[in-house]
Amino acid sequence: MKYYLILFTLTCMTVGAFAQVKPGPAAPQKSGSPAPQDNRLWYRQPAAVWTEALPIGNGRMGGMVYGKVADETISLNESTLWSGGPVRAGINPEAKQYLQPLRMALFTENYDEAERLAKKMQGGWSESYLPLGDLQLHQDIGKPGSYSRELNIRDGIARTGYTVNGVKYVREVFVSAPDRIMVIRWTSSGKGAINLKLGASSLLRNSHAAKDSIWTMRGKAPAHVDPSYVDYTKQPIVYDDGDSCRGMPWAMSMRAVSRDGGVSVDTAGITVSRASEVVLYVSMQTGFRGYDQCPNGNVEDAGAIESAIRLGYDELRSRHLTDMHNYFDRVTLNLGVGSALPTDERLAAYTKGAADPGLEALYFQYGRYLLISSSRTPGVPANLQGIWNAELRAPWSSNYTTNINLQMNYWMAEECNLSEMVQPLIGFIGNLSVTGARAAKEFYGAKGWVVHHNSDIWAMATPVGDKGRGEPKWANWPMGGAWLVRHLWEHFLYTGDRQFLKDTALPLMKGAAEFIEDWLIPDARGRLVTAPSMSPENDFIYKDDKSADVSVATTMDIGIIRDLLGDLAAADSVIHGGNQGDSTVSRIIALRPRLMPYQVGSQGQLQEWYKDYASPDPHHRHVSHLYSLYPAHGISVTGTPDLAAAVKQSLILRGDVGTGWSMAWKVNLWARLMDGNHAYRLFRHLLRLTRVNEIRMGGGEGGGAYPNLFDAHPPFQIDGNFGGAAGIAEMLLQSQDGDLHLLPALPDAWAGGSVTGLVARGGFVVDMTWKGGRLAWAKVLPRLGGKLVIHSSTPLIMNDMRSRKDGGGYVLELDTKENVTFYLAGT
Ligand code: FUC
Repeated sequence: MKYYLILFTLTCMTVGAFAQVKPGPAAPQKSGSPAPQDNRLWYRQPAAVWTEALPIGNGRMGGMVYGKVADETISLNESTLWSGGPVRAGINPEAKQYLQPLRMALFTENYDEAERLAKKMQGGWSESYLPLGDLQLHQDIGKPGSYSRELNIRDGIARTGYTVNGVKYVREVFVSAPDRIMVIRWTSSGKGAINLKLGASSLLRNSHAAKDSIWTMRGKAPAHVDPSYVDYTKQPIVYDDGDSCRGMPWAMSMRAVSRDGGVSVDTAGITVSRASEVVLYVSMQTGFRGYDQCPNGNVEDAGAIESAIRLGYDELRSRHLTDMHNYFDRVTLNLGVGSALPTDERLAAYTKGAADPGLEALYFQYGRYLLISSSRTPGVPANLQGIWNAELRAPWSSNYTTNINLQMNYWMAEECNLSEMVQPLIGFIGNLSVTGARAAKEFYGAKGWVVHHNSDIWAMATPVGDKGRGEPKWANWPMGGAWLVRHLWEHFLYTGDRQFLKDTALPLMKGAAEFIEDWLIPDARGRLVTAPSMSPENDFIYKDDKSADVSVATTMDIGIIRDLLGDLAAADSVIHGGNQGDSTVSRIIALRPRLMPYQVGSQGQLQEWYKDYASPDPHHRHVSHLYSLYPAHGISVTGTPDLAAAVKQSLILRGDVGTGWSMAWKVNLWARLMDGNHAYRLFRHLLRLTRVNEIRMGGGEGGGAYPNLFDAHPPFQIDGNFGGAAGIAEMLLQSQDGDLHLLPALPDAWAGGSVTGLVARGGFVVDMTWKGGRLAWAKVLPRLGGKLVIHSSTPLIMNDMRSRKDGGGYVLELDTKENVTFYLAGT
């Protein structure tokens, strides 16, 4: 046995070494050459439109790099640049008087009246995430003879290379988190060959100034920007509404340094002449000082530029690489050899049906890259577009939508070993608990805290709709807080951080549950229900051709509440040594058995509404009623097989069409149903090349990926990128019931491969290699230790232990020790 183990360990090491191919800064490969297992998006031509440009970011500052030759554009973003100011009280003081009449209307099934009353309970619109501007980098240069551009997502560096008249030029761009600076460097093989005119513009009102070699563009953001779907106001963009705390100041500053060229600065911009190498340092800052503070902070960050210049390009770059690699390298994924074509061409081939496991792995890692690059600002999570937005009135204000989109942004974070990137969300949930307590009181006379379907950097928690102009199916939906807190519990499950659970998670979960306690009412049969209740954005037919959207106890509401109360009970018991310690918590969790049960409808589906209603849109993009299978875990194939079968039937009835995020959700749902092939089919839909960037709500037109691999709702929404990456992880590893499920939903297309660094609940870090669809070996590092049950469809051996047969698979039970790695072999 000992001999076997040594041999086995050596084999693992060898396989592991192959699995961790770490690409160097290789030049783009020619088509036909061996396929690279690397982390690069690359192209043979500059971006013509924004969805072809390449995103870079340090979690706060972002850039979209077009890679043009003579007239380069880099779109700039700063995660805190939003319209508006801290939320106001007294948004709709009359709202709560309509709650009882609304409930009466619902219980008597007077849905027209219910709709009318629900509209009286709405608030204003959220604020908008704004684009800072465009860097315009003009180079005096002829037509290039050769050209390529790339984004290395491991390094977080965008590179454009071109040759003109035999002189080679390379431009590198990155945004450093440790040194909070964007850096652009031009180099040329010809001495003194670089001549530049550097400036910037903005869609926001702005002015330019030059001082001490630094060129600055500054402005003040609007006091309010209406969402793009508001078409009835004369002035959708209001710069000044008389409130000095609405409309934040912002600035970007830049300075060019060249060791041999001439650099001069005036208000028009920076001129560089006859340089062989130039480095441009760009800083951006806004007056944002916190969700509840007047945004009048200092906006000039000359210190960042000065210290960056002192460090110099090489040092900045190496500090940036260390920072990026620290996060990125925690996970590797190898699904097989990929195409060597440029990214847009391989995406086009993939869309036509070509196999390209390398592209699939790249898409997965791209999701991780995008989160590292967009989620590092305290209290400011990644928004609908991460941090990348070029429009003043972006689709849906590029805000936070909490009936799926914000949560989906964080589905993969913990499992994909990026727990730190959840911190902005955790901070944001804390902010929402403050504004949400005011909203609960004002709108419903309820305790605890509530979040409706939209929010913004100011942690807006009230319903949207502009008092009657929104449809209640989205505007009035009040379950955002109760859903969001599951991320806090999950953070604890992955990290085991009890202090966090005690100080942060439990109080926030309890506050969300206190609202729920007040929100629940008994129906005629004494079951606890919610009213008003919406199944986000879907309608139901209640009579002949009559449909409505507000009802009683939708399945999603009940699923969210069931999940919350279960997690709350578990959290309280962790803190109180296995007992329920908090009397409020005990009182609230006692409501759980009285909740309306799940129902299976006439078609065998998990019923979406209180009654077995049909939807006028049977393929609706939201699959809210399936919440309990994913992202929650109340329904499972092994725990509640009948309900899981009903979920499956619902998914079949809904079909595979949808928007980008809708497909990503379904990838995860099929993975939880342990149907890897169906999950994979949907994943392929998510990765279909599209160039449509105007709003389409689903049907046959939804979903896809742009040439830069951004997810298409359409338009661009980043949730599908994150949800798609989560889906891949979910096919490879699951742990929602506390056990470790190795390769639970491996599709046939990924018969062989390896992954390292995925994290399971309980803090187990898992590396796996599989061959012929069967687990070959796994290495598990228990960060926390403890008992562990491992499931696999392949029989497992560990030292002298063998797994036992269990249903269709195999199970091994172990006592693990903190930080003591163990290996498993599949047989
Ligand atoms: C929800 C979805 C839409 C879109 C928007 C941002 O309202 O129903 O499809 O994703 O959020």
